[in-house]
Amino acid sequence: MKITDAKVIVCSPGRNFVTLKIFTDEGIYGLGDATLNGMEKAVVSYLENYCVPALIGKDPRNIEDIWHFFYKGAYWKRGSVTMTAVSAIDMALWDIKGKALNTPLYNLIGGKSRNGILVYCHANGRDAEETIEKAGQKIEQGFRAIRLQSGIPGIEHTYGVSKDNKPYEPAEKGLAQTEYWDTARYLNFIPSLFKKARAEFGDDIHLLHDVHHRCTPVEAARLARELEPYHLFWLEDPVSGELQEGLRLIRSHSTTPIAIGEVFNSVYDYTTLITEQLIDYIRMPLVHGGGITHLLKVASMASVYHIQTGFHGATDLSPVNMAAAIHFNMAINNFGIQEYMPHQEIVNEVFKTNFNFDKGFLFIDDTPGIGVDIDEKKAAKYPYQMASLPVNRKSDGTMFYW
Ligand code: KDG
Ligand code: MG
Repeated sequence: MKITDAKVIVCSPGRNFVTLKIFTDEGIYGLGDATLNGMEKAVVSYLENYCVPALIGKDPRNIEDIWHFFYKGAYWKRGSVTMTAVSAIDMALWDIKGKALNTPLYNLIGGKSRNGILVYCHANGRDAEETIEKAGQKIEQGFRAIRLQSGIPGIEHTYGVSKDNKPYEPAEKGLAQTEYWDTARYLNFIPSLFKKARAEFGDDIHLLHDVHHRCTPVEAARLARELEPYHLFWLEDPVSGELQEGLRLIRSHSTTPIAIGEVFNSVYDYTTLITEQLIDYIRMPLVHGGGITHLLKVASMASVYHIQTGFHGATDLSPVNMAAAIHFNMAINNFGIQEYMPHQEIVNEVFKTNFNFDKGFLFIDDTPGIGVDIDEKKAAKYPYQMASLPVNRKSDGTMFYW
């Protein structure tokens, strides 16, 4: 079997998606998600100018070798842009293999380890009361795990809270907007939100929270400790994870479980965190972390240290990534939870999907490969629209992490 061509499809049904389609001489094609929110065209350029020409003529069945061609073979390696491209190639190759062997992806990587995939959804509101009301609605819809993000008195924009009561989408058209932040107000407020939520929902609902990289290690340690009585499923990205050693401080002060790494792109972002057991959940998704081939290795290494997966699953990851993640989560032993932010209806005009939600879990059918298809004519109706994630400053104007 030979790769004859590949193309990059960019579309914007409500938000931007980049999809790689690899063609073979046997008439089988594979799809991979290459979406990197706010940096879409950088990945498109790397794929079109450097990766696609190098793919043509290769045997798509040799996934491990092709992965290393684009990773070890590249002198300038790692980084979100190039690893997103590698991920898309890898996903498309696994899709081709599944179609060629007429079997769903989960069968190629170990078979089924469970019946369904536990997911968590988002609830957010302008204040604690509205957030709790929204979470109550999610429980009625069947969700059993909910991430709570709330507006905070004295902070104009809080991460995770929509400005217009619509589902939260952080990227806005055009260049980056500036938001302002105050860690002291945030730290004083969050424990009271979870106290109210536990009083309202009892102990059987899983509650999660995303700090979104905004604490120093010692601030995060205080927050994790003060949240202990409310038994969070996890506290996410408590610090900006590039300082792996910073997680030691949090761990030494608290037993609140920690999830980290939605912006990571390699096992080398995790080695200290895994081997010193400083975290509990791997957030790095297939689409940015080197695809199925690399995440299988990361998940295996994590499993040795009793660390589970909890992949990023925001709406800026396409349905191709979501389906691939469900297969992956079905197969591995150390699956923990999957983030699930349903896409807007309009996205389903372009992507035909093979998964469904029922009573807190996602289920995937046994269509060969990943099982998602793209309607290119419909995709062409929604051209790319430049959009950017916000930037964040402290209330005195100092540049900060968003
Ligand atoms: O593009 C950025 C989003 O994917 C990110 O802000 C979402 O933090 C996020 C999450 O946990 O879903
Ligand atoms: Mg997050």
